[in-house]
Amino acid sequence: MNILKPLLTLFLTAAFSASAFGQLLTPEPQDLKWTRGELSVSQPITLVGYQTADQDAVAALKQGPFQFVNKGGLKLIIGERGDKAVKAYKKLIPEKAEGYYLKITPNEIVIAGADESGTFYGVQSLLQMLNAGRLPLVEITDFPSVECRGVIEGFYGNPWSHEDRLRQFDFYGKTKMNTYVFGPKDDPYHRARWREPYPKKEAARLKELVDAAHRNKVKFVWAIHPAGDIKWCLEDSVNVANKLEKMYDLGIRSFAVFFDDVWGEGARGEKQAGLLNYLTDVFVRKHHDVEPLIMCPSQYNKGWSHGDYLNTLGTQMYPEVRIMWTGNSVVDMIEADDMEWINGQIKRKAFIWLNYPVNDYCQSRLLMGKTYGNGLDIADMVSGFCSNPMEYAEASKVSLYSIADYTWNMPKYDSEKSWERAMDALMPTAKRSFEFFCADNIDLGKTGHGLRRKGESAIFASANNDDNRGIYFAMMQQYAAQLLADSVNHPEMLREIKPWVESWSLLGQRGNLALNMQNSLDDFDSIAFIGQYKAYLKATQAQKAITSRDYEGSIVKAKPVVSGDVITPWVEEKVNTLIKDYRKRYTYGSDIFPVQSIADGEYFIKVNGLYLTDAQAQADRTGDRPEFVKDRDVINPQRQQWLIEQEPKTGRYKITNKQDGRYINERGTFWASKTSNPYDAQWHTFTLTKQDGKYSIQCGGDAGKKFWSLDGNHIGNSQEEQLIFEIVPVK
Ligand code: LOG
Repeated sequence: MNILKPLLTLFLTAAFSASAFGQLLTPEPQDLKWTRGELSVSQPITLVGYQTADQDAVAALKQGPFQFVNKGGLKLIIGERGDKAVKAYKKLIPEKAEGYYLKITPNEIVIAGADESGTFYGVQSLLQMLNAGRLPLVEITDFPSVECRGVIEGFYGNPWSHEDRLRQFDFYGKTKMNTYVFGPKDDPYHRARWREPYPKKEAARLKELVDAAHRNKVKFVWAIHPAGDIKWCLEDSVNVANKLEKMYDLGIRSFAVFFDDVWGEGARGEKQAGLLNYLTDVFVRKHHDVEPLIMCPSQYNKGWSHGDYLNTLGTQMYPEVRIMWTGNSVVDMIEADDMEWINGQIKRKAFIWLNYPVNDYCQSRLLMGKTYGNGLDIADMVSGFCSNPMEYAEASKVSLYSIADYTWNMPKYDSEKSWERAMDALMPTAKRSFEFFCADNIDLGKTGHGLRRKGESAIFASANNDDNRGIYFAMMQQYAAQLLADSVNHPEMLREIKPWVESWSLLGQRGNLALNMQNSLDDFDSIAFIGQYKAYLKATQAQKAITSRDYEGSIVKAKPVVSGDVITPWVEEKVNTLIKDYRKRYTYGSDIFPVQSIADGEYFIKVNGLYLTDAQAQADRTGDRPEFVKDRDVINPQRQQWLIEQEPKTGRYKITNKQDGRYINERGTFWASKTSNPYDAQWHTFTLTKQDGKYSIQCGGDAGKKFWSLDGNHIGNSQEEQLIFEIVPVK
C-alpha cells in the first residue's frame, strides 16, 4: 500500500552504496586505484614544493583542515611538471593538459599537475575525498575528455547577479569546468549598446569577476553581440575592436563575437567572416596572450541552415576561429552523426552551445531533471562544450554538475548517477525532499523548440490507486514544508526554487482535496463535497497567485508550473470529472462550479448566416481548414454538424466534426495527425462565452487567448476582436 517505502529504500541504497570517500569525487576520475586503508590528516604535515607550485592550488589547499608545520610529520608534495618538488613523479603525470597525478600513501601525499590547472584540480580531488579528517589510500591519474568545458550565460531575461557569478566560478573550480562565456542577452553592453564601454563602476565589478574566474582556473570569455545594428564598414569594425581592447584592460584574455537571432544584414556570412579575420589580425595577434576568437553564427543549428552560409564561414574564416553550434535544432542534444555533419561544413571542430537547462522560452518550468541524451563518443569531435543555463543560477547547478561530469570523463558518464550525486552535493541535508521536488520539475511541456524530458513524476505516474496517490500528495506538502523551512542548505537555491516549492505544496493540497471529494461523492455527502470543493478553489487561487521572480529584462512575468504534464493535469481532470458526476446527481451548491456555457451535444456553428463546414471530409487528412459556406449541405449534413463537449482536463470545449471525427486546433484548422501533433487538451480546447444567446470562441491554455475571427471564409485568429458566433443545436 505504501509506495513511498520501497522507493525511499531504493533512494537510500543508491546514495550509500558508493564508497563513503569516493562518492563525492567529482567529476569521476579517469583512472583510480584504491588501496585498503586510510590516512588521518590530524597529524602535522610538511608542505613540499609550495613555493613553485600554482598559487591558486596552494591557496585552495590551505583552506583544508590541515595542520601545516615547517618540518616533520606527513609529507604533502605539490607542484606541476617541471617543478623540482615533483620530479620523481614526472613519468606518472598524464601527458594531457589540465591532467594530474594524485597519490595518497601512509607516508605521503603527492599532487603533481600536468600544468597549473592540473595541480589545482588535484587539490580539488584531495579536498573532496576528505571525510571527517581522513583520506583513503588511493592513486589517481586524471585528465579531461573535452578541452573547453563549462557554461555560456547566453539566455534572455535577467542576467545573473554578481554574487551568482562568483558562486558559479567557485563551483566550476570544484567541478573542474574551465570555461565561462559571458553573453547574457539583456546585459546592455553585450548587445543593445555594444559600442559603448561599461561605466566605471560596472567595469570594476567585471574586473572582480574576471579575477575570481581566473583564481578558479576558469577562462572568462567575454562576448560581444553587435549583429543587431552593425554596419559593414571599417568604422564599426574599429568599434568592435576598441570595445574588445577595453575589455582586455579588465584582464580578459578570451573573447567571442555573436551573431545569433538576427536576420538580414547582420546575418551575412562573408561579412561576419571578414570581421572575425579583421579582429584576429588587429586585436588577437597584436596581443600575445589572447586566445583565438569564438563566434556564434546566425545559422547556429542545422534546422536553420540554408544556402552557402556555413561553407562561407568554413572556407573564409581563419581556421583558428572557433564556431558555436546548438545541434540539429535550437534546443537539441548532440550526437556523433550531427558532429560529423557540422564539422564537415565548417571545416573545424564545432564548439557546442547546448541549450539546456536554459528555460527562457518555457519560463514557467524549472528544468531539474537528469542531463541525458548527448553522445558519449563526441569528445574528440568538439572544440568545446558549454551549457546555456537557466536564469536561476543556483538551481541550474543540478544540470551543470552533470555537464561537468560529462565533459570531464565522457566515456564513463552516467546521467542517473551524476544526478544522484548532484543532489548530495547541492542539498546535503535536504537530499530527499529536494530529490522529490526535482523529480516533479523535469519536463518542459510542449514548446516551439520541441525538446521534451522524460521521467517527470515517475513515481506518481506509476501509482495505480488513490491510496498511493494520496500518500504522494501528502508527501508533496510535507517535503515542501521542509524545503520552505530549511535554513541549513544554500539560501539562494532555496530562494530561487521557492515559488515552485510553494506551488508544489498547493498542488499536493489540491490533489488531496480532489480525493476527499471523490470519497464524499461515494458517500452521497453533497455538503462535504461542496465544502471540499470550496477549499480546492481557494488552493487553486492561491497557486495561481504565485509568480516567479519578476523579470526586468526582455521577458515577462512567469507563473510557476509544477509537474505540468503529470500531476497537474491529473488533478484538474479528476476535479472536472467529479464536478460532471456531481452535477448529474445534485443541484445543491452547484452555482460555485465554473459556468457551463453550453451543454455537450451536436451543433451548427454559424456566422453572418454562413455554416462552418468540413469541406474536404477525409478522416486522416491533416492541416486543411474548415470553411464557412452559404448553403446547408443536404447531401452530407454531417459535414456541418459539430460535436461540442467539455474536456475534463481543461474545463474548456473540444470541437469535433461529425463526418470524420477530426478536431479543430488552435489555428482553426484540422490537425489530427496522431504522431506529429496528437490531440492535446491544453492546446485543442476552447472557451465558449455566451453573450446575448450567441458565443465568442477563444483559444486557451498553452495556445494563448486568441479569439476566433474570420479569415476570408476560414476561421481566423484575433487578439482583440471577439467575433460572435451562433451555435445552434442540431435537432
Ligand atoms: C539564443 C539563446 C537562447 C536560446 C533558448 C542561441 C545561439 N541563441 O533561439 O540566447 O537562450 O535560444 O531560448 C536562442 O541559442 N535563440
